[in-house]
Amino acid sequence: MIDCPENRSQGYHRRAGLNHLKLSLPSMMMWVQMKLKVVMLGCSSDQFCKPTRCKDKMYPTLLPTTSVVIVFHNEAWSTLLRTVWSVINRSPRPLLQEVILVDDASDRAHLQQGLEDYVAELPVKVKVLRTEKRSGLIRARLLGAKHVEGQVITFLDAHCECAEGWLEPLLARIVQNRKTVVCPIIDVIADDTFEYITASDMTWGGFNWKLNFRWYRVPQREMERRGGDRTAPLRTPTMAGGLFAIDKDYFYELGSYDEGMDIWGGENLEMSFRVWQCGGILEIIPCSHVGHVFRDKSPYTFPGGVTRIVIHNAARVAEVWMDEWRDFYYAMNPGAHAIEVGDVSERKALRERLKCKSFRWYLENVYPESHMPLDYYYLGEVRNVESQNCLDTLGRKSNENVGMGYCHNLGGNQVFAYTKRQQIMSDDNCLDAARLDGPVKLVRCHGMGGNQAWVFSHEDGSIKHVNTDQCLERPLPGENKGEPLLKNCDSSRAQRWVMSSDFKWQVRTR
Ligand SMILES: [Mn+2]
Repeated sequence: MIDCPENRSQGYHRRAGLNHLKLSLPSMMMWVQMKLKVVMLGCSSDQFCKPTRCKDKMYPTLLPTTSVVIVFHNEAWSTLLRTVWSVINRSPRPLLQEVILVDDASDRAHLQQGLEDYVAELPVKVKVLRTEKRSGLIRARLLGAKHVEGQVITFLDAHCECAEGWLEPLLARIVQNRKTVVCPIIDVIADDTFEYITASDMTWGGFNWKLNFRWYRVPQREMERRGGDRTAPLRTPTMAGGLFAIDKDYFYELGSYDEGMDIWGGENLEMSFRVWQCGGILEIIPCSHVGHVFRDKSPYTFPGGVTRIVIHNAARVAEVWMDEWRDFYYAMNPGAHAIEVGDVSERKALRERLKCKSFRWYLENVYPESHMPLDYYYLGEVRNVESQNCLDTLGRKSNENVGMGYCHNLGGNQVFAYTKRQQIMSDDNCLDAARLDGPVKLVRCHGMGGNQAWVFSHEDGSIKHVNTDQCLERPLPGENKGEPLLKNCDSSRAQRWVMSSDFKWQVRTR
């Protein structure tokens, strides 16, 4: 399942009328064919396609067969069938072994016997499997995978539309190297108008300090590795998780999924780390496009509470795959300590058995652009000598001012990393100052120095902003909204700071 961008406020699941819309087979066919003309291949203009075009690419005639596994829970009829019909209409028939629908305990009437009657008439074999009780995405996918007869498993969300030519580039890549796990570009289907919007081929998957999946811009390094060819497979550090294809045998060799994870969340990072650390490759294939309806809110129910489940899953990822960064995860998420992780011994044994590489190897080789603290001088609180208060994000977001607060020593919003690239960062934001005597903002780290370059002197305790040559100063009580600001450097105690290194395991000397 894919993270929903925060700015999509119109939930289509609230459009009850549409949810229960039940199009007849001929009208559905017409609709899909009508859409077919509109959906682009990703490479429809010359400008987009240089130097090679997706349309000109040739794929081997002998490709493996695939079974498409779609898990759903109370999905709307129209979106579920849109997904199925687009798979049928836009996949070369010999490559499509079957479609496997896994119903994770839906209670909506239209998903019961009526669905089975409907799919029995379809021109491609469609199996309907049902979990007995609510099992969550991971266990439901495992049930679907068990019934796969094709050579490749392709997982899709239940509210997708495959574009023309979506499948061949994915399968072709797996033929070249069976340890490649491939994702299409995930186009955006607007949840209010169902408009189809082609997504950028310039973003890849990453994650932040709280282990949330995030899209970030593809760095120049990866563009150069691909020789500037935007149609070439893009090596991505993580995947969104909803849509991907994997060789069936490799799926099991690699440990399928962590069955100790509940409902939803974190399984995509778990698989991403596992693929890379255990000798596989994770790619986005720019010539393969699948549209996905992004919703502002998950339609799923989370028995036991969404926060508890997401933290439980993320903690399992940290425990098994992240080595020393596990401690860092707990420091950033103080609440995680209180949540039970469960038994991870089997997953640790899997990691041993597959002789997987370290998380440091992953960060250094696969994801050197990550925001995880790797090369830094200090990591922990930043305390002002005079006021004895600490820099604090106060939970603010990008483009807001950084604040200060009583040093609580609980990690979270008071953890900053002072990096070798002269950044002072909190998660994926960096301290950024744009003008003399100005405030200091939290701005998405760009890694290019500029307004985000700071020099901390551990001799005099000053934090000097490189561009303005001014120093970071604490606010006077009751002034400047309690926010630090830039002032001419004067070596006063107001401009002296202590940076700590709470994470000794990581500190590297210069
Ligand atoms: Mn989804």
